[in-house]
Amino acid sequence: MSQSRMDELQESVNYIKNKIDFEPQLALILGSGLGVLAEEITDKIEISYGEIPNFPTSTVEGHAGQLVIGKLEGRKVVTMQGRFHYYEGYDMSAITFPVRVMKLLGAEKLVVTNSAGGVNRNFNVGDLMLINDHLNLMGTNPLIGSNQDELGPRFPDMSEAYSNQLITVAERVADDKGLSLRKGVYTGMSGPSYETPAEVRMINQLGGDAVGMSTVPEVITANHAGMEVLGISCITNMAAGILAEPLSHDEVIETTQKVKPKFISLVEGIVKAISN
Ligand code: 6GU
Repeated sequence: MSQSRMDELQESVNYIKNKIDFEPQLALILGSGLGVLAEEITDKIEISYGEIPNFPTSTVEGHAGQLVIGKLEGRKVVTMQGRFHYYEGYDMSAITFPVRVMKLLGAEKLVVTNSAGGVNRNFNVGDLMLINDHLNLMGTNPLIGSNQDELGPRFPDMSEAYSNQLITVAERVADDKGLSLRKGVYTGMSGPSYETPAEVRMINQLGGDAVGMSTVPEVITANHAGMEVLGISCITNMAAGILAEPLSHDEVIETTQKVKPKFISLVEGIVKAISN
C-alpha cells in the first residue's frame, strides 16, 4: 500500500464525513440477498459507491452497491449494501478499501454476512452459522504488498479473527429469540465456479463447515485494522457432492429469500445487544 493509496482513503473518508453528522460505531457488510436489512436503517444517508471518490463500483446483480449510514436499533451504523468479490476481477486492494474506509469513519466493530454452501453434513439448507474461524483458500492474501503502519501491523495476529465475545452475544440473542444457530469454520474460495465434490471433501477434511467466495479478505483486513469481527453465514445450499442435485445460483437466491425474516431478526438483535 502506497502513500497515494492512503491519500485516496482519506479523500473517500472526507467525502463521506461531509455528508454525515455522526460517527458510525459499527460496520455491517451485507451479502447476496441479505441487503434488505439496510431497509430497516432509519435517519439514513445512502451514498452510491460510484459517487464516492476512489471507491470501487459493484457489478453483480442483486447487489445495490451503496453505503447506507444511519441508525439501526439505536446504534449508529455504516452498512455496505453489496460487496466486492475477487471473482469479479477486482484486485484485493479494491475489496479491502471499503473496510478501511469504514474503520476510518469510526467503526470499531464489523458484522459481516454471506451466503455459503454447507460442507458439514449435519447442516441443513436455511441454517444460519456463526463463523468461529476461517480457512483462507483463496490463493492470495489482501495484505500482500508494502504495509502502511498507520493502518495496522505488518504481521497481524489472527488467533481470534472472529471475536469470541461477539459470538457469545450472538448466541445469547439467538437464544432469547428462540432461533437455532450453527457454529463453524468458513472456507473462502476464489470462485466463481463452485467446488467439485473432491474439493468439498478436501474442505471437509481440513475442518471447513461452510464454503463461499467472500468474507475472508474483509475479515483479514478488519483484523489488520484492529476491528472486532462477527461473521454470519446463511447456508443457502449444500456444497457439491453432498446431495444428489447440482448447484444453482437460483437456489442460493431462493433460500436467502426464505431465511430473510430470521436473518433480519438475528442481526437486529445482535446490533442492539452489542455494547458501545
Ligand atoms: Cl457450494 N460454494 C461457494 N464457493 N460459494 C457458495 C456456495 C458454494 N454456495 C453459496 N455460495
